[in-house]
Amino acid sequence: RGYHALDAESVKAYAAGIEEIAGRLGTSDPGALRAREVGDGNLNLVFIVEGPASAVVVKQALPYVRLVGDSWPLPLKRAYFEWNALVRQAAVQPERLPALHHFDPVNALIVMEYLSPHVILRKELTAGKRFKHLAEHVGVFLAETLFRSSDFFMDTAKKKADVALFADNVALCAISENLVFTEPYFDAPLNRWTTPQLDGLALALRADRAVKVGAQEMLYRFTTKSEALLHGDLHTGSIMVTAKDTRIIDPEFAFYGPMGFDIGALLANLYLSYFAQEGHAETPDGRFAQGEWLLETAESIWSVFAESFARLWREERNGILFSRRLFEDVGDEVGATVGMHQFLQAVFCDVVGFAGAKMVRRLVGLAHVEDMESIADPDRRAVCEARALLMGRELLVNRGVFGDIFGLSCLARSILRE
Ligand code: SR1
Ligand code: MG
Repeated sequence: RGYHALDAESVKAYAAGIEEIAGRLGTSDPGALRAREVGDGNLNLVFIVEGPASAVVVKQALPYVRLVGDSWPLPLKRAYFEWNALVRQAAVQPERLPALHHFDPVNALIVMEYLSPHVILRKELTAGKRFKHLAEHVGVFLAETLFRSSDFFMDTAKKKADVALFADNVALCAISENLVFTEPYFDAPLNRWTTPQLDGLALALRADRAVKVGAQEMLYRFTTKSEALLHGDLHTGSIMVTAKDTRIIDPEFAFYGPMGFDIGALLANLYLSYFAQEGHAETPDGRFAQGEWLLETAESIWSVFAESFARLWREERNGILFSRRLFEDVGDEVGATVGMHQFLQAVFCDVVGFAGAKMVRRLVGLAHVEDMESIADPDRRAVCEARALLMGRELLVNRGVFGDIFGLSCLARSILRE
């Protein structure tokens, strides 16, 4: 009766055996179901199970890192943290998530809506596609989920209990602590890069005191700033899109951390896609236009986040931080607004540093991105990756000098032109 890893056959019996799921699928006969495993992430199994009435997704944690194998065990409890994060995000932004159907803690498994015709954003960006609602949807999602899980909004006792609950997501936090902030900067056994042309830049990182200190300063923020409940792994593979819709999936790395981490992760992935464009075949609109759209999208995500956050600050600041009474007693809402702008500036500085760390780790660490890996010609790939690595280093080292999001676009353009 304990944990069993499912396969494309046993998942049918599993789904048919749960009354609520069988009802959705339209049958309790496993023989009337079709199932396939479609997971292409680094950690889990993902099945699509189709019945006569509808389909569902079954996501199951494996007791090890799928990317590496059973030599790297990983706690099944991550499914519990993912479920808890999904439930909290769904209370705030249900329209941006798949509908949640069922959680099985023993089998470390979540059953949720099969999103169709949604596709993974990363693949679409690589193919040169654009999504006009993406920045608005994601910017609002970030502001809503981060603000409403912070001390600006949450009841302080509930927040402390929640911080404690997610503090147990130790193994997944350790993955980020090691793979994002630490291993890319020394001779860690799992580090890799795909072309010898990158040897010089990759090895130089290990002797680069400024970048190492920058990465450690960001690690300090990652481990100490329990500002808000983070998604924890918000890259373009954790977003599914159609022309009109956007859904955020996979928050198994969730914990209470710095707000800038989620935003920085997403921007890093847009910049990686930006630098990968020249490595791929031309599109009718041109790869240059796609690159400019990616930079504008990064700019809009930050702007929408900041505007939405400011509105929430003005209208829904009900927590212990910057309490209304503290400022209204002296008629000084302006003072509170100054505090809000200073807070957002500090978040922005974190965004820049985290974006830098997230770019570097995808180029010389263990886990890479398809945007770059799918560039067939190694010489072109090396050029694209080298440019992205330069930007990542610059963001980490000089994160304090960027006054606004447009400075990041300027940096990206200037590196592309060099
Ligand atoms: C060993 S897991 C490698 C990476 O995959 C996940 O998507 C996270 O980004 C993690 O760092
Ligand atoms: Mg994931």
